[in-house]
Amino acid sequence: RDMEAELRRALAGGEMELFYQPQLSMAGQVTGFEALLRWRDPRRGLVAPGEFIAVAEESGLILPLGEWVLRTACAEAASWPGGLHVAVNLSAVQFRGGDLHAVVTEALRLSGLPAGRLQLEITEAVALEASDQVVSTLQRFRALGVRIALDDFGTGYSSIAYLRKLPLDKIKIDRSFVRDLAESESAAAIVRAISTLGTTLGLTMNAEGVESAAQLERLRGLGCTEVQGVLFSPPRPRGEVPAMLRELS
Ligand code: G
Ligand code: G
Ligand code: MN
Ligand code: NA
Repeated sequence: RDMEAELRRALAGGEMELFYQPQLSMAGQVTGFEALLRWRDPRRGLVAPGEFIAVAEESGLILPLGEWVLRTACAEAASWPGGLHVAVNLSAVQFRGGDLHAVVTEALRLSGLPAGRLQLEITEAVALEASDQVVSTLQRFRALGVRIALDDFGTGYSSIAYLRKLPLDKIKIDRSFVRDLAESESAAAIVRAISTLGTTLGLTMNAEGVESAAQLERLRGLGCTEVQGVLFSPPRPRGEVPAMLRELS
């Protein structure tokens, strides 16, 4: 496949980079950043992962690409001030092929980033499996001090059963609920119910896709503990992390 060859070249040629989007406590403190992959293609310009992650997954290229993301995110975060965390998105394919535990521990070792400052965002596709192997891999990460977040919660087939089965530290409520907060009482009720449940289980409750001050106000009353979205900042290049910290403090 053409795209596959291009991606392979892009990874080898240093055209991949990470953007970072801040995550904040309800009190407005930046607690860390989510790493979001971008491909800086000389011809196409900046390409978002929605356009190439599927091809990377089908071709297996997600394994070396995912390893590059983990190493780069840990190395870049190691130079950030304080205890700021970095959250890295994982593909379900990374749990199947290769030795994900070795990849993560090597990224931590090479970077010197304390494990407690790394968060791994898993998708519903990982949760759906919730095989013994997935659960034990997640338990080994948590034993290191790495935190686990369940991304895009509330979409697709995501179920309450995962919350019992998976060792989690954080739930990210899908941005579709946040988007509908203003018009929809049911969206607000669902956010409140999920947040109550998650908080009772001791989990951080992240609301993503926060775009307006009105949405932030609603979320405040619904039990969320962490927010993220363009209201605070869009994902920006790594060199702009200090500027984001200044602007948001
Ligand atoms: O970054 P947006 O800006 O376009 O990201 C689109 C989608 O791509 C999101 O679902 C996000 O989780 C996913 N994504 C972003 N970066 C990575 C990455 O490094 N690895 C994987 N597997 N998915 C990523
Ligand atoms: O699926 P995941 O949560 O990993 O992906 C994050 C995606 O959300 C990225 O594509 C990122 O660019 C996008 N994003 C970040 N902030 C906002 C926002 O405020 N509104 C919307 N609609 N998308 C956002
Ligand atoms: Mn994510
Ligand atoms: Na998400």
